[in-house]
Amino acid sequence: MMCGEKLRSSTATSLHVAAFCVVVAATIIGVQGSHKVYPELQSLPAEKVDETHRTGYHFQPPKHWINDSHPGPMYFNGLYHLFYQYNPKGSVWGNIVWAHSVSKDLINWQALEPAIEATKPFDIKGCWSGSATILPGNKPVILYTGVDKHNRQVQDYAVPTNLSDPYLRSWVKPSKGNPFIDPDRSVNASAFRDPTTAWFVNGEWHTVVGSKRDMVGVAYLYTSKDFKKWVRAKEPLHSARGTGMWECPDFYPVSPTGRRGLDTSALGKEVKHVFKVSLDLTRFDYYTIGVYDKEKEKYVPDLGSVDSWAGLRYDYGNFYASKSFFDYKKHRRVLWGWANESDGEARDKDKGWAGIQLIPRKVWLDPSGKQLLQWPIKELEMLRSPDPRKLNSKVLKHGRHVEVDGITGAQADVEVTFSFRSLDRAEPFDPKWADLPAQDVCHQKGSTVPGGLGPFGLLTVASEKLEEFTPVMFRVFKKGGKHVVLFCSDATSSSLAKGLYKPSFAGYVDVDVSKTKKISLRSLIDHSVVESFAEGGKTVITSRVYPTLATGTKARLFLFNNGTEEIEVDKLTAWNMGKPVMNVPLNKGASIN
Ligand code: DQQ
Repeated sequence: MMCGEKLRSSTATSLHVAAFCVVVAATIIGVQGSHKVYPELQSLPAEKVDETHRTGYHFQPPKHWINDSHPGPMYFNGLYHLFYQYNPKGSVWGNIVWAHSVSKDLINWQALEPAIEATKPFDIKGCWSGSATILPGNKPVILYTGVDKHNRQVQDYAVPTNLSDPYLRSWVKPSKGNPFIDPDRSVNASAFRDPTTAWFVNGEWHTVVGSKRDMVGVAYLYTSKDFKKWVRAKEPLHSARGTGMWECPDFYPVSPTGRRGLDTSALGKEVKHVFKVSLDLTRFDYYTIGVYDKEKEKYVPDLGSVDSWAGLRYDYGNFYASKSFFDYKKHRRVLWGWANESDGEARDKDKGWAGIQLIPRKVWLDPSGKQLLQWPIKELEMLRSPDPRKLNSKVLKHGRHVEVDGITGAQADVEVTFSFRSLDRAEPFDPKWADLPAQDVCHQKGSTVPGGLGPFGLLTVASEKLEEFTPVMFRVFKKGGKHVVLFCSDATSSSLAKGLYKPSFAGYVDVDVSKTKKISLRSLIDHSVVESFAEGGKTVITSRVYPTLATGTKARLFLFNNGTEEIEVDKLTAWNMGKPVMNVPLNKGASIN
């Protein structure tokens, strides 16, 4: 595989190639950043924008490249602010600024001027990811990584120029106090970035910066009494061997019960903590659940909560550099993730755009305490059409597919519950699969290899005669007296176009189907993205797809069952989805709608 290709699987070979590509990119730009660099493409402004695969209700600027949700969202004085990495000059990574949009509801967005651009010696070679923190007195501050004139990654801050501007249009990066963290000699200055939202404990502010020492992933901890002078703690907050670089760390408390979110500084006897890293080598976001020991200044994952590679992912598909924030308005924790393109840089240049932000998700702790649950924010429902298509008690016999007519298969929100009478026909789980990533099992079996209990589910973004389709589906296996539920979003047949990355993404769902004999699914379908939530958000998978036939009004939606056990569609509701206001400029003097 060449560096220009996207990472195709999580096999060891691909990971080595990915590591090699990072090094090559580093040599070209002189710093160790994780984005591939295409010097000949990065300053080519889009002449036109190809709308075919643009999303209808996901966050996108009108053109050009975006990456990372990690610059992150913030709720301030009645408005949501979204900052993200953006190339104003082209459709590949480069010339990065912090773009800035505002919203009243996290769905309709208006664009402002960039909040941060490379202008100072301490960020002249790049304004990379970071986070916002609201200080006492209701004062927002941004912590971000600047690439300085010596190509070192340093940590900088920016504050609003005018706190009484309701939109916080303009930000200043004071020369006094910047950079606020300089990497000392013991830190790898080309792998030292993405400060977290700061939290306050033991009379001090705390922030974490992602890094690595050889292959050890490291979350360096810094503390400050006054938010000006920062000191590195003796020990990192957390580290783990064999993971490589930790980008975009996120660290936050979760309530042991219920769905309410907690402020980033919240502590309490029963409060658990989540620690997330974006793993540069695999390009997936992994998290653990554990305990924050504030006396020892250490985070310790719970027994069984495994760091990185073999651990839990927010999303088993295309989802990276995510960031959560505490929404003071609705007392919830909201997670944003970025999905890049899978169609190649040449296509991105032709399309005139690349990258989307996924639909914000509410996150909370599963009652088992072992994983998080995620669900699209309630506000998304304002885009649902008033007259959804409904199906009840529809039987799917072996080998059948049934069209869900009356809805636009390119831009929909679908909720469905499947049930079955018995688990007797579940296929045995091959012991050889125990060490394979779920996506390899999904790839072997696909949607057309007949099974016992499954595969069944939806065929999304499908063409009329099924030349193109993306199945989102379940297969149930028997394993040592128990059952294992495999959840797949398989892009293998998503497009007739050649040269695309069409992965079979998959994860297992921690659910005891022998009790319920039911399983639920929600899919957000939006032209070139399918975001799917199994069993109330236990396992989530995002796929990017580029159909050639199943585009616009020609895209269809089907139900299918290729297992011998009959499946009943207990209840299906499918809504056409409307278009929100998407990044229309908010002119000076105007008010947000
Ligand atoms: N993207 C940023 C870095 C971050 C990476 C640069 C993650 O700060 O580590 O655009 O995608």
